Amino acid sequence: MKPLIQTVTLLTFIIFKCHAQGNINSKLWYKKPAKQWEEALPIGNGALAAMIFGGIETEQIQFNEETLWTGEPRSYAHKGASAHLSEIRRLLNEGKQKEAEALANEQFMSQPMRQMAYQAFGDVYLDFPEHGTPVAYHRELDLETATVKSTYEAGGVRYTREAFASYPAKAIYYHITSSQKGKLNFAVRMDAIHAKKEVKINGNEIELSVQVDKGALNGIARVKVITDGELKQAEGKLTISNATRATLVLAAATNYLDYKTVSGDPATKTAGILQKAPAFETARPVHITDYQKLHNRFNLVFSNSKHSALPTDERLSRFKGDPNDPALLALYVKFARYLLIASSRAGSHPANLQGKWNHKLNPSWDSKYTVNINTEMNYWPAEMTNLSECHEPLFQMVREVSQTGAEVAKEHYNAKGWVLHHNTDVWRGAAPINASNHGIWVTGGAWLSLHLWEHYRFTQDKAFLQNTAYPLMKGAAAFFLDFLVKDPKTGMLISSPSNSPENGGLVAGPTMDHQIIRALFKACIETAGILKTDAAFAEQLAQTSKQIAPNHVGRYGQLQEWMTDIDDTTSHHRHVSHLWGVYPGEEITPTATLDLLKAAMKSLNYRGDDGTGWSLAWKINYWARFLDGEHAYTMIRKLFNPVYDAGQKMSGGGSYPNLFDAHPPFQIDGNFGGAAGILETLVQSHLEEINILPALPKALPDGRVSGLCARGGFEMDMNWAKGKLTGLTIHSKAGNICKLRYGSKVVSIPTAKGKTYRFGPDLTILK
Ligand code: FUC
Repeated sequence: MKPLIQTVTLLTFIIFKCHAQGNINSKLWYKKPAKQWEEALPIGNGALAAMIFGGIETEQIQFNEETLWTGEPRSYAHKGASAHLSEIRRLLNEGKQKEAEALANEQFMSQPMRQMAYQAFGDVYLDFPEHGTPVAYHRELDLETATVKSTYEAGGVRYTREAFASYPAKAIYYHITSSQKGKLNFAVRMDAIHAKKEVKINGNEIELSVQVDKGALNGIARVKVITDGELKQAEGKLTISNATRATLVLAAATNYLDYKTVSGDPATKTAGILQKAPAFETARPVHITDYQKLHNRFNLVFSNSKHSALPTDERLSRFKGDPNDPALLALYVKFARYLLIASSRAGSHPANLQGKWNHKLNPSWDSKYTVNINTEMNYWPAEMTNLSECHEPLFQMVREVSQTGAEVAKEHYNAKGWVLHHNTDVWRGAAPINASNHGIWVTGGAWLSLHLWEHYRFTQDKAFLQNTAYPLMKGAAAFFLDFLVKDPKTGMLISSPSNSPENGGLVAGPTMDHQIIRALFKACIETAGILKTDAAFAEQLAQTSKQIAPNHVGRYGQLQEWMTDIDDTTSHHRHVSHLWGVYPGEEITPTATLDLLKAAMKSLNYRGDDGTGWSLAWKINYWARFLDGEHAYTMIRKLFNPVYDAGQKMSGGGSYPNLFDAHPPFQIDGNFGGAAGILETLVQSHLEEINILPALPKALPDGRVSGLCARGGFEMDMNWAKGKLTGLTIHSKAGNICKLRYGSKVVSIPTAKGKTYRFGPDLTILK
């Protein structure tokens, strides 16, 4: 070997061995503890979530339990609101927007006007007073095992701390070891930022109880300490001395049972969890097996660069000047899958605006469920990245809001079916909140219902379509049959009153609503056909759909956001709702409706490339659907690069050091939407065909993906090199015809259920 090559090889070895410690493409890692919350590393099992700081003298485990919210069970419907509906519509028709908004604010809004807030639960602190300034500090989140680890040496002793949130054990584990016998000395305490709180110590257990300030919910969290050292109680804490190992097991619960019931017993529940909790040595492999059942189904590899071996925060800062770190994008996608598994498991609530990670009592937008984009975006990667089960909590929420939303449909619109406006909370509020100019937006339930349809399209699970999806979709559609109203100017059916999310105030007939309603009707019609049911209802939907106001191209060549051509081409508003029909909708396409697609591109160019986190993420998906990989990559770069104001405070979208997406502050939707957007450049399957590498950015010339799902019940493995497909395998889960497109080449093959097919780079089928 030549000396230079030898040195480089040795250096690479040292870098990878000493710093990365394992597979660098599946780790977020750092050389220092987290100073701020947005540097800490998240763990979660769906219901419980925690941020691990990795502090040396003081470790902080800030934790949440998903049902701790302010408020109490109640109906938010405004009784008798429907008496004012026709007057609001009349005012809008006469161009009296302010009067319509004022009347609606008075007579038409949720009672109370605001929904409730998700709450931080508490903190576990570990004090290691002797550990001072250690050497060889390393902190990581390993996406292959869903564990957070920190290691360092102090006083010649190596300390290792490992944390994970176990779904099977319903508990968080935190395990500490010292490399030398009996060298582990530390104290454990609990605290919370709630005004009403109490800490008790009993044997080897600390109990924290909290009561939310405004509302019916209280919670109990317990930490049990198991150690080979000496355990003592001392003023509000447990001290552990002369130990070699110690395990903390954390359980938390509240008295919330469901959106109508708060008679749960968190004391008994948490005691039961801790009593059953297996020892760390047993719990760890069970946790990893459980996690890997979901994690291992999918992998994504983009090429490494010289930055790939750096700590994640350094990699992120370098990406700004030199965005040549394709592997960082793959890590981002895998991190999004990790976050979904950690915040949305069967039986849990869906991921809210912060997933489940919140350290405040007054988080931004209450960390609720905003459904005019944010909640849906959380689930964009679910089906595609083979995490169908993690979609289930969203379906359960749809079931519940269909119940509360039926009352709102009746009281506010005198309509059948159900409706959800732009937000919901743990109490499943469905009425319009905050202010009429953006709160009255009627297509939240319709959009969410389409997630059930998408689940069917990916899985081809007919029992799910029949028993779960269709009844909810049908109820959402039935609402619009009553609600849609004739526009006196055009004679078309329009959605009124509503708004184009958060832009332009209360109006008659925002474009987005019409796109969503048409998509919902189309899904219901197709479903009725598949299930051989409801022919008359399907016919009624088909007739009604034809009368809904179509998309319009306006005077600037833009896609009109409203019925009237009043778009402001200088507006850089973060919402670009009227392009819903491009993504996630599919009525505006490069093939069938090129004129509308061009108009949509114009609209997006007018809006510009900047935005908050989720807005950037949506734009990645839009550019991918426009088949413009380079513009998609421009947006991807922005998703990674934090924007700071003069005071060095984050002021625009971008990623925090722990790869959490910034609105700012942290909002999780951009993590999920960004991951979906990166994948949308690799495969698209919404137009009855699988389009291979439809918008591959030049910056991602080489890669491979496995376990990527496509509509029609297909699962794919794919490789590409120098920007060209090199191999493709398709597994057929349902035996449908598989139509593939790669550039101008199109092939269609019948498949058999359960069979796998291999294709060459030109789509010829290989034996
Ligand atoms: C919508 C957006 C905001 C924010 C909030 C949670 O209201 O317009 O930007 O994301 O949801």
